[in-house]
Amino acid sequence: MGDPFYSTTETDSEIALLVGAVRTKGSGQDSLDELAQLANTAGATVFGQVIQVLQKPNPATYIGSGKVKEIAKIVEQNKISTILFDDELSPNQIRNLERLIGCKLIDRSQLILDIFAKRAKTAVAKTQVELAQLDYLRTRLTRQWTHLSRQQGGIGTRGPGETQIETDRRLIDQRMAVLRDRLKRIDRQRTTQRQRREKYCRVALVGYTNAGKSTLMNALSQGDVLAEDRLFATLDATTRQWKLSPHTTVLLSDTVGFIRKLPHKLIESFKSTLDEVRQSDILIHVVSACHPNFENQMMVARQTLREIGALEIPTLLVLNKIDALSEPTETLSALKMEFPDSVQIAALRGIGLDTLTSRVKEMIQGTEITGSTLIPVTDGRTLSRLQSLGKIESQELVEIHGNGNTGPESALHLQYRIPSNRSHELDHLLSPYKGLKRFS
Ligand SMILES: Nc1nc2c(ncn2[C@@H]2O[C@H](COP(=O)(O)OP(=O)(O)OP(=O)(O)O)[C@@H](O)[C@H]2O)c(=O)[nH]1
Ligand SMILES: [Mg+2]
Repeated sequence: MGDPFYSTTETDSEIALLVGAVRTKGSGQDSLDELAQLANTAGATVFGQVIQVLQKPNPATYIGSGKVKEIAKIVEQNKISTILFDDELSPNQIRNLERLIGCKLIDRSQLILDIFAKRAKTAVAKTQVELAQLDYLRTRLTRQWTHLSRQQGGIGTRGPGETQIETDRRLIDQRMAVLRDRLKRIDRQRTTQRQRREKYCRVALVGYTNAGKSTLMNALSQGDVLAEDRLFATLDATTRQWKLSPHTTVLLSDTVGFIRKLPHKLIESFKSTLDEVRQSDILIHVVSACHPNFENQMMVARQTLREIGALEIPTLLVLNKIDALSEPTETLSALKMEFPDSVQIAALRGIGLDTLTSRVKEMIQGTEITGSTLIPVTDGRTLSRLQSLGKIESQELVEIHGNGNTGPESALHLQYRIPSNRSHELDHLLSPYKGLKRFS
């Protein structure tokens, strides 16, 4: 893979001022708290925040001219290097504000893109992030970058912006085409991998970032996925086997978390990763129940699921981190009343995992898996046992490689559909024929 357009820069020295605009007085603090967390994740130190109550954004500067002057003064007096703006701004608004305030300005979308760029480790995640960054940059090519943004590096300049400011749209389009091709190839590989895994029921962990998805993945599948108290610790999908009982195994996937105002371009670019969610049979929606704003986070997660076309998939609501609830007894019974179908757990301490496992087992009773296999025509017994397990959807007579020098032999290529909870029996039944190959 060629070098990405972006480089990562340490941003420990950046001092950021947060700016938010809200419609009503007293609202918006949650969003700014989260912006502060995003800033920390990106490596900046938060100096403070400024909120403006605003009915209608100013087309030129989003916030009002008085607020702009107030911010410029704070910036000057306190050596602030970056303004982090809580909403997505137009290229013009960014340019105007940077000129009037005299420092680099990053909006929330760009900050999230920047964090993704910093945390992307796998080839897929890196390709997806670079594509989203270029797409973002493409619409902002007219932007006049200030000398600050070019000299200082740091948040927002980690992107392709730094090296691509003077290049034209055509170059960006060429690079985006290369990245899209690469992702298509990855998609094809993943489809093949999924087909290989198709005799298992697929369960995906979804939810707001930092809800505890990776911690739960590790607890259920003895994995060693990175789990930490940071936003977007996970950027790519990991899949492991999860044994629900000695006879029932499903595939469990952990994937990228959601956040409010997630840049749309990022969702589009993360199609390969989010396919893991879209193509699952069951979703486990993990919620951090001890978060003061968890209901809003639940709503954001559902909206994102709708956006990626996964809202119709049967979903189990899991309220995590119950060990960290304030007033645990009262809160827990209130949660049970409000979300009667949910399961309450503490993934970190292994609390409630048995109940979670049996609920998922119940859910897969109703689901079916499809798959295909080759069996020698001489094995009528396996064919009739497969028929008794589920349904043969199609059969075709083909030739397979025989043993030793005997040449091709006749076999049946069968496509079947069976209840998910009988996958173990299927595994056992078809194990002698795993290595069979079609004769071409
Ligand atoms: N107290 C408590 N903390 C938990 C529990 N589960 C997870 N955490 C903590 O929550 C933080 C985030 O956990 P992760 O598993 O990385 O969360 P995630 O949903 O995978 O986050 P992203 O990958 O960033 O989307 C970590 O510091 C965990 O230790 C729990 O049951 N109780
Ligand atoms: Mg994670």
